[in-house]
Amino acid sequence: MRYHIGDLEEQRLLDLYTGMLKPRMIEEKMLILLRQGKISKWFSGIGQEAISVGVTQALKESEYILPMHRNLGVFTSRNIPLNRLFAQWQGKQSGFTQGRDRSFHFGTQEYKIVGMISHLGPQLGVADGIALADMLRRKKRVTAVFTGEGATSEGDFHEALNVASVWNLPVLFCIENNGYGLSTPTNEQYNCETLADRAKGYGMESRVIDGNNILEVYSKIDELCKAIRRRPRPVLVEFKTFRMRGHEEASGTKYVPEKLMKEWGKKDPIANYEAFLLDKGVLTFEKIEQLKASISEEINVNLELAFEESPVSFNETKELNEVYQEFDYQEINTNSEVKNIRFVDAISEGLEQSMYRHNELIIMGQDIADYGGVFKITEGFVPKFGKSRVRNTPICESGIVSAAMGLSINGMKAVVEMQFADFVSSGFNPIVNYLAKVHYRWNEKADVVVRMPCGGGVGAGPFHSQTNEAWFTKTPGLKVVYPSSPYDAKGLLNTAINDPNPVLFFEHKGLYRSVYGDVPTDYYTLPFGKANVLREGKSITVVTYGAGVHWASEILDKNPEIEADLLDLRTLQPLDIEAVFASVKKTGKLIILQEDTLFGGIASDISAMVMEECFPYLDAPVKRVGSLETPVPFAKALEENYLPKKRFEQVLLELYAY
Ligand SMILES: Cc1ncc(C[n+]2csc(CCOP(=O)(O)OP(=O)(O)O)c2C)c(N)n1
Repeated sequence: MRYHIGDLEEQRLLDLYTGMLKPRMIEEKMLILLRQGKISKWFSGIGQEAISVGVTQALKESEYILPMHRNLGVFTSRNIPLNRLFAQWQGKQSGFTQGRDRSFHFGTQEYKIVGMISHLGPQLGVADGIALADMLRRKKRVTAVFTGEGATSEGDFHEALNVASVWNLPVLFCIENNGYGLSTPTNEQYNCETLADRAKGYGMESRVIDGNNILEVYSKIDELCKAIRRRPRPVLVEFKTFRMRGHEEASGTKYVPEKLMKEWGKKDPIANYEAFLLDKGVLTFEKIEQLKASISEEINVNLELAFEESPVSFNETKELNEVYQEFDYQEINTNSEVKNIRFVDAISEGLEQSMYRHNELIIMGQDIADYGGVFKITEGFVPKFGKSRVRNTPICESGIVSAAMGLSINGMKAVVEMQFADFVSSGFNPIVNYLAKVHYRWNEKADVVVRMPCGGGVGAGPFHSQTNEAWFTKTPGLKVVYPSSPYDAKGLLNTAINDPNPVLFFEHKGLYRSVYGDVPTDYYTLPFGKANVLREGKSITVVTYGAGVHWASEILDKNPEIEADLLDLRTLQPLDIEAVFASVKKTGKLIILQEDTLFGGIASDISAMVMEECFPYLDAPVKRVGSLETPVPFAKALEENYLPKKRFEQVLLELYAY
């Protein structure tokens, strides 16, 4: 291995050596503990230390770094206290996730580290968002993100690179090409000569670096970082290296040819560098022994601390309370004049006033800038807020939701407009796995609102008509809002944007231009978790939300003999179940109407809860009405009968007569 010292100072040469020695020694200790059954799983980075250590030392402490499962050297180079790291691996309270997530799956704002989620790819988009926030604030910073060569096959990799290039974001994308993705060799993973070549397709610079040569890694990355800080832009770096142990310890390396192991064994980044430093007189055998003794002492002392700590204890209230970030809701009322406006205008107004209120609120979505979005919600926003805050995006929902997560991590707020709620399926993974779980896992907020133009009755067929709120009400960590009136839409959207938790905000397209209402012209907020009692009656409770509110009102108008309580839920998570209970206790009969197909929807859960809590008060079985169990059909005659409006009237009359 050839080393070029260049103008590196002796202290740096030593720091790089010690930097690599520490994760190697920790790993060697962990492998012993693993064999003794004292820790559970281990993903080894032995032989790859030069990459983690070289990159982290080239970054400034204020710059975010997003490591993977083999990047122990990132954590140690940022000087994370080892007792906390060990406690994390043992699932203990003083770890970074209080026993809620394992291994390297955590982040810490204190050390500007944002750990991976198991799904690998999403963090590449998160890096985009972090870098975007730095760029918008004109901070000359680099964000470095890691991926293995295996995960470069995920769509998230391509989306993140493309977005970074189109937006010219200062992201250093680091591919650690270690030959295998679990057992899959590179020739079964991709079919190009080097992965760095992919950069060309995205209009981006790239480099190939010998990942086992610490001086090459450090010098080239240092140079690149300085260049990116001067002139922000993304760069793709492929580090050539090798995975010297199994994917994780239990899985072994039988499928790896012995010859490759031998070849790469000779390229060990630490042994070679150590020999070089000894040769140059920068290191001596005594110095090495001293360093090893001191690291060994540090490891042992901190391991003892972690082992001494008792296992985490379960506290149900604490677990439940820490899924969401606490939100201090501020009621803002207004005495301003009211105007009779459409549903669509109310949303636009709320969004615009929130943009004035929060200087660091960024809106992202397809065609939302000059074009104003397909529903024209953001029409006229660009002259007021500029294209840096009203951002057109490429068609890549997953990448953009991840970028929104990154903006939030770096202290900004984001609203993402799904062009149609149906397309959220392409951004599903980061919503349910990243945004929803991040607070519970490592106490980080996901200050993101995803706007969801949804719903049927508009003759738009199976891919532009769904109301898919049940995909999200199922997932702890998300809030789900579903207004039915212009007044609610504006007030609840403002609250959604103030709330630091991830909010799915459903906007029924059928209501956009058909429903009018009186709406204060000034900014105001409405609380989550408070159902609206729209009419009161003693004989039956009707619970619904969204377009269902209008259908139910129309049918109750048509049947004035039915004296009904009509409850508009307004938010589904949090759900005002108490309001439902109170009404059912009064009326003794409940019918729940939802536009979504019936099975597994919110109506089923409300029905179950009412059965459990109000059984003695019920005079009839609880009734649920929803759409047919089919995709949403296109032709009018089919869609009319798919939707539940007609069936609702029939079931309502039957229940009334029961
Ligand atoms: C979406 C997803 N698919 C599959 C897996 C299982 N898995 C975890 S790591 C891994 C291999 C990753 O290979 P690579 O990206 O090259 O990283 P390396 O482990 O080699 O460092 C696989 C298949 C996963 N965690 N997430």
